[in-house]
Amino acid sequence: MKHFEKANPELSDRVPPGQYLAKGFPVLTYGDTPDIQTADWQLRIWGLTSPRTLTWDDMMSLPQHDFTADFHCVTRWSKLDVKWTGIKLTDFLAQIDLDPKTTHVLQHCYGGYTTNVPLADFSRDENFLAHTLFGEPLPAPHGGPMRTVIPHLYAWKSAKWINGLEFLSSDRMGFWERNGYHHRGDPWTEERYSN
Ligand SMILES: Nc1nc2c(c(=O)[nH]1)N[C@H]1C(S)=C(S)[C@@H](COP(=O)(O)O)O[C@H]1N2
Ligand SMILES: [Mo]
Repeated sequence: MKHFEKANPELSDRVPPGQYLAKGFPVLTYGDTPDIQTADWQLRIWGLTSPRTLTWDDMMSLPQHDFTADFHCVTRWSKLDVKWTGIKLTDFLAQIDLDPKTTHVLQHCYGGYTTNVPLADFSRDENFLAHTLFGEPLPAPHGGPMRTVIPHLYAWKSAKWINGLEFLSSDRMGFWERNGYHHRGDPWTEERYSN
């Protein structure tokens, strides 16, 4: 019989199945890292909402919060207790008019990356548009100046260099979803790949 003990049972409760704790905070990007200044940054919203373009100042005028979240990449690394600052997605959604027929959100990014999320997952209380990481302006490799953070799903759903939200009445796959990854991506049930 093997005596195999998890180093810290409390911590292991926070690490989803098949995940390992990363040293540092790895960067995982498909393609080039866009170079976007806050003065040029814009967030366009369209689909089942009145089309609007929001600027950096628009976002800074919304309530700002610090939050701590765990981060789980489908390539099997997790990082616990990442400290972010940003705007709650619920606060953001509360000040746009959304057609009640909306069921899904397709996030668009500078550089062309996209990822889809059901509205029920997108509008959770713990989700953020983040612009600060561990007290510093969010570095470009981690998605600065602005990214989403959706902690309860695999991190490919947390869109770096976000520049658009498209509100939809049915699901439409994003970049990794079209390439075989799961439509939803719950790390606790290992929704890694679609089949
Ligand atoms: N625009 C964009 N967003 C992205 C990605 C990407 O390649 N482009 N990679 C995703 C993946 S797979 C992960 S694990 C996280 C990685 O975030 P990090 O580089 O800050 O660790 O960003 C996600 N968001
Ligand atoms: Mo990832």
